[in-house]
Amino acid sequence: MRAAATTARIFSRFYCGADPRAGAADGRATFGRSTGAGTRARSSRVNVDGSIPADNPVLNGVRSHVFSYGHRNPQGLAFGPDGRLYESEHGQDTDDEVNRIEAGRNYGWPLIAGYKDDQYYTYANWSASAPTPCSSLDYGRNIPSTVPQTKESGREPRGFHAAVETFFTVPSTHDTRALGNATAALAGLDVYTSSAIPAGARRFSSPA
Ligand SMILES: [Ca+2]
Repeated sequence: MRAAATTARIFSRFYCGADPRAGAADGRATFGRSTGAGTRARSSRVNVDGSIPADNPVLNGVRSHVFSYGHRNPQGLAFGPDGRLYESEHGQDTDDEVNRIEAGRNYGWPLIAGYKDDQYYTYANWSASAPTPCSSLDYGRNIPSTVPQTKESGREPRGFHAAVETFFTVPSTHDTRALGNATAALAGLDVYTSSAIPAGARRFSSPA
């Protein structure tokens, strides 16, 4: 597979091999894709010869390599012993996520970070700033009053699928300037099945 050279994080994780999900044929490749922190990323699924699997989801009338969307910064990718595909991703300042990836589902970003709980994160649509245009604004943590903001509870993204787990979720009173980002930035992901660690702590393993 070829990709243009860039300084952004394009392919964060790549899985190539048999797709263990029931009913799927061998020889599928699945990978998480990110075009840089803060952008709208997708997970993709292609056959090893580059063709589009016949059972990939149809989104907006098109069956393509896109398998799921609404990801922020995908990092880890692992199949569990149940044959389900799990993914980890970085939150912006809070709310790292572990998601169970299902065909055609929307994992919320940028409208929702972590759970749909209205804690800390508010979607700010900088491009819709009025009357001051976005091009005249300095992007940063201070959101100008001209930028429309929407709470998570005010949105119902089509096909939304909540995270399996979120990490480093903080209350809205969290002071990022004083305390720093809450996220530890989950990186790779493995599903842990050994009995060496007590049952309650052995579902996932992820470096950060
Ligand atoms: Ca949230």
